[in-house]
Amino acid sequence: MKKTANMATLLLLLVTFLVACRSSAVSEPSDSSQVEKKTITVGFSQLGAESDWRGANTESMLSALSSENGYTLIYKNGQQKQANQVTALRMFIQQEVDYIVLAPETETGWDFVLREAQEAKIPVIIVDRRVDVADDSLYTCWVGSDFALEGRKMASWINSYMMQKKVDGKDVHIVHIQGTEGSTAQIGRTKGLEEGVQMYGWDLVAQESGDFTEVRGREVMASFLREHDNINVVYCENDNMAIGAIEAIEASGKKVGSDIANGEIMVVSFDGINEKAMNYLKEGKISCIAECNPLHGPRVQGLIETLERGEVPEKLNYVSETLLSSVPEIKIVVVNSIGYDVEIVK
Ligand code: GYE
Repeated sequence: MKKTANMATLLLLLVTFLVACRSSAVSEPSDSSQVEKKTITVGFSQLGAESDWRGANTESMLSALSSENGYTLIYKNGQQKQANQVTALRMFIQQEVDYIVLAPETETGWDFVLREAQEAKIPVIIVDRRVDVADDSLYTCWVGSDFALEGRKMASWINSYMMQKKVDGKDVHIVHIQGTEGSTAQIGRTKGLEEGVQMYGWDLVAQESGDFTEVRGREVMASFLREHDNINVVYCENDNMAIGAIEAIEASGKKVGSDIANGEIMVVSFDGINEKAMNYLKEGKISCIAECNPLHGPRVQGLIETLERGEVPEKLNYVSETLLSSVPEIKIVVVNSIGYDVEIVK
């Protein structure tokens, strides 16, 4: 009887000891996780809200640089004005943020304020469009798209299509609705088209900025249609302007589509994020879209994490993108001897 009691006491002691060991073993990580992890303060200056692309970009940034992910984000919408963005940057500097993220409206005019950030030792990450500064050390790194490549791929696609249909270069009458003048997206996409005009002998009928908005796209296209009756291709530098342009074309009694031999007006565009534009692509109202990826939030987060570890990220970080089309004949385009697949959407 006594022996049994002793055994029971021993067992109890053993269990207590084991439980104590276990709980101290498991409590260790939770103790260390209780050590205050500092949140990273980021000032993000977005240029505005002109398009669906921009909306998706803002959303991606806000959800990546969230408090759950360890960030305190100060977000400022520049309302399409560089002066507002400069003011926002100065405010971030005053608030001594850990990082500044800038999505600049246009390329030039950033030297002064970026110098102020550098003097305050605040790293600046540029996102989407680029800055054109005399000294590249004024920003830490950039992430975004190769806009000239997007434009070149599109020009190559138009050329392949015209060759297939045996349309002579001089019979390709293009109007060009440009994005915000001086923005990298406009500069690159315009370059792609203008090189195509040179290479393939296209007739560039007219060129005007539609500021990347649907309203301006409609207005610019309506005025092109009033002034010219031979337009057979519309090169729109984003989907929102393409939607506006299509409205103007249809309101004038003409048809959009790739059958230009039968009087249709072909619309090509950039982005591939807007649902209406994607439906237009499937219906053939837009013939080709050069994809432009707006989901930079996690990419910027990755760059900040790299810097936090004390590592140096790549200076320029390009995102890879594709061409989307519902025209089944063109499966590949070639730019500078490199082939790029076209994704055929149905
Ligand atoms: O294509 C357009 C937006 O800079 C890539 O800006 C961006 C462009 C995008 O307003 O829709």
